[in-house]
Amino acid sequence: MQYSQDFLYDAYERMLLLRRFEEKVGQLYGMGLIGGFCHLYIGQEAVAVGMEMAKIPGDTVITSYRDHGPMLAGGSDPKSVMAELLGRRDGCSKGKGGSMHMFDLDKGFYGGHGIVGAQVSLGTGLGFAAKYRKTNTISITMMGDGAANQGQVYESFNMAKLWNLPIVYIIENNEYAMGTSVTRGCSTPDLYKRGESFGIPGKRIDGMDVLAVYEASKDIFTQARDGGGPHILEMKTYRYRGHSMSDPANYRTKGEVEEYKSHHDPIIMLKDYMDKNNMLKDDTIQIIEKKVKSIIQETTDFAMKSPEPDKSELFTDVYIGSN
Ligand SMILES: Cc1ncc(C[n+]2csc(CCOP(=O)(O)OP(=O)(O)O)c2C)c(N)n1
Ligand SMILES: [Mg+2]
Repeated sequence: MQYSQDFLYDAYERMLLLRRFEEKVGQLYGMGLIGGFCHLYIGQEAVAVGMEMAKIPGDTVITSYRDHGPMLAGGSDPKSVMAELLGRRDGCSKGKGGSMHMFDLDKGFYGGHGIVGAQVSLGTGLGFAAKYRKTNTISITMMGDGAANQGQVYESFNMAKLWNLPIVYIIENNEYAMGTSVTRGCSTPDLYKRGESFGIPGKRIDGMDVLAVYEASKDIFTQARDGGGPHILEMKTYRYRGHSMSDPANYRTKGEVEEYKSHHDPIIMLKDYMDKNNMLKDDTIQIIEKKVKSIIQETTDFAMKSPEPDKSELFTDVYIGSN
């Protein structure tokens, strides 16, 4: 595929924003300004960005607790994401949800879910809604390699195919489910084949290559939108940081992480691609770096100044079941 320079710089800027945002979150967490669980997206940027660049307005996205990246890639305001992380009033969930419970309905982002695999059933429901309402949109339902072993995923696959729902299941295979590697936890490592017995086709994509993600997504999203039913895209990716902020990551070697960082980094790979194709303008990369830096600074200042939620909000937006 031929890409314009603007397209490539856009992809670069989006990935860099996710990277710098998450680095800042790591710092703020270390300073004690962010509480609770917090799962960073560093290393996986090409998946969310490539996929977002292929979707159309109205398509919905739902994911796990590793949600800051997908939400930012979808165009949500970084200020509302950062304020949410800091538990502040201007956060997208009014500072009451935190890292794992991000939402932005205006952008079609349905969270942010802490129960491993639960978002897959909800995403299947979003696909059902799209078909029922004839919106001509698709449900992009993301899950991790660990989540792909959950029972409700297969109940969802069955219904999705039975009713020919417009859903693309994205399996972000980052090689680990907390400290358990795919080879230890999955009966077969070919997660893209997990829909075979339901008649759901699947493909494995290099999830460190934003252009590969974009091309596969564009193709498969169109098929799902045009009545082709559910599909699976397994994105082979890698997370650089620990599972969450409290993970010493002693289940893998430093060499393994270094190998990905130095030979498969999605941001460096895109820059190299542009360089090889004579598409790098002299100082544009530095200009983007500066722009992203100032967005992160503004975002952090905004979030730090935002007040905490008022006590009167303690029982609002909270689900209280009767009996
Ligand atoms: C139903 C359920 N079981 C266990 C957990 C604990 N848990 C949180 S994250 C996680 C690993 C999931 O790994 P994966 O799906 O590969 O996603 P990743 O963290 O790599 O993005 C587990 C077991 C949980 N939150 N929910
Ligand atoms: Mg994983």
